[in-house]
Formats: sequence, C-alpha cells, structure tokens
Amino acid sequence: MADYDNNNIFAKILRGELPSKKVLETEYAFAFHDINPQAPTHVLVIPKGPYVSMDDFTANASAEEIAGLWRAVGDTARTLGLVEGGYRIMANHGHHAHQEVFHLHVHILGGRPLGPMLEGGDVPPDGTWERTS
Ligand code: DGP
Repeated sequence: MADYDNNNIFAKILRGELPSKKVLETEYAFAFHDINPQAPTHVLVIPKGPYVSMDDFTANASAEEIAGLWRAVGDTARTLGLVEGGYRIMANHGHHAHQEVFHLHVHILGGRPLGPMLEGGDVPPDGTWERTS
C-alpha cells in the first residue's frame, strides 16, 4: 500500500482545513459524522497520527495510540446513545474491502437493525470460497 499522503481528506479535516460534524475529540482520536451515511447514525473515528489503514496502525502505532483510538470508539458509541440498541464497527483495509480514504477510520453504524454482516455474504453451498488473490 502507498505511503501516507498528508493531503488526504481526513488529514485536512484533522487540521481544520475542511469542515466536519464533530462528535468527540481526544488526545489520540477524532470522531465525526460520515458525509454519506449508510445508517441513521454513521460516524467515523480516526487516529490523530498518520496511519494509512488498520494494517499500518497495528504494525506501527504506539500502545497509547492504539488504546486511545479504541477507547474513543467506545466513548463515541456511548455519546451517540447507541449502546442499548446496538451498533456495528468496521474498518476497511485495501482493495477487497473498498477502502476509499487512506487515513485509518473506524466506521460506527447504528440507529436501526443493520441486517446481515456482509452483503452477498452467504456461504456457498459447498461451504468453500474461491479466493481472488
Ligand atoms: P471507506 O470505504 O471505508 O474508505 O469509507 C470512506 C468513508 O468516508 C465513506 O463512508 C464516506 C466518507 N467520506 C468521504 N469523504 C468525506 C468527507 O469529506 N467528509 C466526511 N465527513 N466523510 C467523508
């Protein structure tokens, strides 16, 4: 995967160069509403450090940064009132997952029943998947 680009959209949001609807901010993380919500509540939680994806983050971030991001994910869900009804978290890494913005972001989705975990996620009749890479 390419190196971190300081001019990606979320880097600009972190620097305040682009607007966002902030939910929560800590020393390590920033949470804001997704511009194209896929559920009644759809918020993104991002680390303040320059990490391309979950792979980069888990390989290179400090223990404090990792704890700080995940603490912020839980705090954001509580702040949004999603705990009782339930919510889903998701982070897309790379091509197969359709990652579009190359600054790690954890999606928090909730506010309605979310259905099955993956579209087209039914197990094939023979119980096996064909890998495409
Ligand atoms: P992903 O496919 O996991 O890389 O999701 C990228 C998400 O980022 C997608 O749900 C839409 C959201 N997004 C893209 N551009 C902006 C933006 O400028 N502002 C906000 N708030 N969200 C954005």
